[in-house]
Amino acid sequence: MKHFTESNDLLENPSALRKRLRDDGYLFLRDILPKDKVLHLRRRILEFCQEAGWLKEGSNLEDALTDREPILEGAEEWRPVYAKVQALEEFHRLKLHDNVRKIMDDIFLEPVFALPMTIARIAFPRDNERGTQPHQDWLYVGGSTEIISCWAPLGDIPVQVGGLKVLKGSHKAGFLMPKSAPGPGGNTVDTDSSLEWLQADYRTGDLLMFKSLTVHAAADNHTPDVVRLSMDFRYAGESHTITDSWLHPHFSWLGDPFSWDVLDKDWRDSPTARYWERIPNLKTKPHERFGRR
Ligand SMILES: O=C(O)CCC(=O)C(=O)O
Repeated sequence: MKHFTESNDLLENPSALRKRLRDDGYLFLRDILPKDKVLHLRRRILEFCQEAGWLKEGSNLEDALTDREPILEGAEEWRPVYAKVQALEEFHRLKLHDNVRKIMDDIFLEPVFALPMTIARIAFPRDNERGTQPHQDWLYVGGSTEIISCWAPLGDIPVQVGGLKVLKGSHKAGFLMPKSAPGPGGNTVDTDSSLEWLQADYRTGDLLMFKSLTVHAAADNHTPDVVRLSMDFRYAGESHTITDSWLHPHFSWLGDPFSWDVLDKDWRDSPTARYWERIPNLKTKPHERFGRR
């Protein structure tokens, strides 16, 4: 597997950064998110996993070791744990960090905002065939095709634990027809075998950004027992249209507890809560979608 090109050297050269995104369909950056905050969030999520009995008894929390059968996103047992993650103010705040906003300003050349729906992934080992299959985010996100997706490891994710891989240049093929498949999202696309899959030895603080039409997938977790934690979120320029489903929390289609009224009740006064309601003239439209994120 080939590695991403790191683009930190272009951070002070926005036009070169935009060109690389346009050419390759992704940007990979080290040291963008504050490591202490990422690690604190990781610990909180692992505590929820431990309380649910998902981690190996007697193991070190930080090692994220499991001996459980894989628990799938959306499963009954997964829901209360995920609701606790979604109720964390710090989880929703991380994506709003100035370092991310600055890069997005440089990409969009106008004021930007993070789409409210923010996703955490708790990926079990020994479950590769039910991991996220190759897809384009536009299928799920809709709205402007210029929306940028971001994926961040919550902790170090060495190559053998997987992480997100990207098919370099795949955004140039336009929208690809999805086919149903196992794993989060429930869809996949046929991929161009002449293009290269790229991946990283992810470190805490890294940020991967990619275009809405860039094909990406979860890379296999080759360990027998390490749970992989990550988060993903999206940004748009304020003149871009987003679909109204992205104003709601992830899994809001299940109803409570996945509603803002339940999730942000303890931090309603924080600037993190409902920040999108303070954006003048936010453009939204309904989502005629093929599948759910
Ligand atoms: O982490 C994953 O398994 C999937 C993430 C993803 O597809 C995304 O960030 O768009």
